Amino acid sequence: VTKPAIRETDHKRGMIVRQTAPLNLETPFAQLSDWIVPVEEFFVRNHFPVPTPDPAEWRLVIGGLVERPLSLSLADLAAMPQIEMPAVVECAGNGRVYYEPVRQGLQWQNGAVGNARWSGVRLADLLTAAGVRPGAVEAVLVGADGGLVDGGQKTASPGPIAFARSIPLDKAMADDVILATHMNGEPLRQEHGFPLRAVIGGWYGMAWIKWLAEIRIVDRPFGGYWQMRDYFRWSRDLGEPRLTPLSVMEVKSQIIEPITGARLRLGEPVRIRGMAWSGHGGIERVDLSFDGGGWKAARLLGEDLPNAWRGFEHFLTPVQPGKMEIRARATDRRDNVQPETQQSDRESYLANWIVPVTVSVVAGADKAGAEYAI
Ligand SMILES: Nc1nc2c(c(=O)[nH]1)N[C@H]1C(S)=C(S)[C@@H](COP(=O)(O)O)O[C@H]1N2
Ligand SMILES: [Mo]
Repeated sequence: VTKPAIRETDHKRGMIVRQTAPLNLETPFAQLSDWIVPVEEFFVRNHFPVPTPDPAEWRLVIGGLVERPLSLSLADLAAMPQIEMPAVVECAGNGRVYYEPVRQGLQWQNGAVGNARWSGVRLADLLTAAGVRPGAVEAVLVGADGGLVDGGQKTASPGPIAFARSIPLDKAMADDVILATHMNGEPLRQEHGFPLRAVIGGWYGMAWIKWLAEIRIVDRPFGGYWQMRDYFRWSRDLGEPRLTPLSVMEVKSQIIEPITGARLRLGEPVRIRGMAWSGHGGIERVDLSFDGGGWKAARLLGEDLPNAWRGFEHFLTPVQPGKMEIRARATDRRDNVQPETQQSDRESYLANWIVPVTVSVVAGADKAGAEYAI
């Protein structure tokens, strides 16, 4: 029996509990009101019990192919130039529940994604200080958490292994990769990686290593468990399917409201709103379609930043009673468009196809408050 290592979850009340040990919590997406998701409502994705390190003892070790291996305390990091970046992080398994037939794994609906302000130091600054040596190709990021995978039966090392992922060196040196100590202006909460986590702008969550303890600069692509055995998809190589580690977030939009099952009133304007994001330089447009009709441009809202999500809205006055299907389709700055249907090369991940919201339009005056009968 695994003892849940985290007790202080009171601030996470109201979350959808997908798993308790390890702790996995989903944001009730339909309740989102702001561009920034409050820490209290931010989803949590863990593979192991949450580590509770002593911040006074904490060290980030940078080694491997570097001129000067480093061992940095939190005070060392705090003394460096600090930057803040709003960025969206989506778990690659978000939307898995929509796969048909059912795919194994946590059955995330729409709430394994969130947008926050992350602050800390640029990874590039640390790597420059350490001096990356020629021949380096990737940075392996290693968390302080770990355990047995596949019951310890299949992995070559017959003991616990750490949660680790790699990013290419050019991404490690990019402006949008930071090692964050703060989230929405407050110190990271334990379950979000306190005292230090990676923020990999534009990438799926599995690369955003929490409780970041070590960075290893390596001369060949990392082939670890979460790189190749999990969080991968299929792509073509020399004409044959090949395992490809997941990386950049695919273009996607999700409607916040109305929700499936909502009752809208005939002749009364209703606000349709949601969020859209893409790891490929942000969102170009979001279009909406009603009952399979033509696409109508939604209005994009708020700040336009490459690594954050973008709000959208559209006002509609239903003119026909009965069921109505609402579809949202995002297009990103590289002209990637959300697909119509699920793809077969993505294992149980990257569920970015259009999921219609089905509402009913009712005539006549309902009792007050009954228009969103859920
Ligand atoms: N050390 C460590 N880092 C981790 C994980 C983990 O289990 N251990 N989960 C990853 C996954 S799959 C996701 S989606 C994000 C989720 O970040 P959050 O829990 O802060 O929302 O953390 C990533 N970083
Ligand atoms: Mo994830």
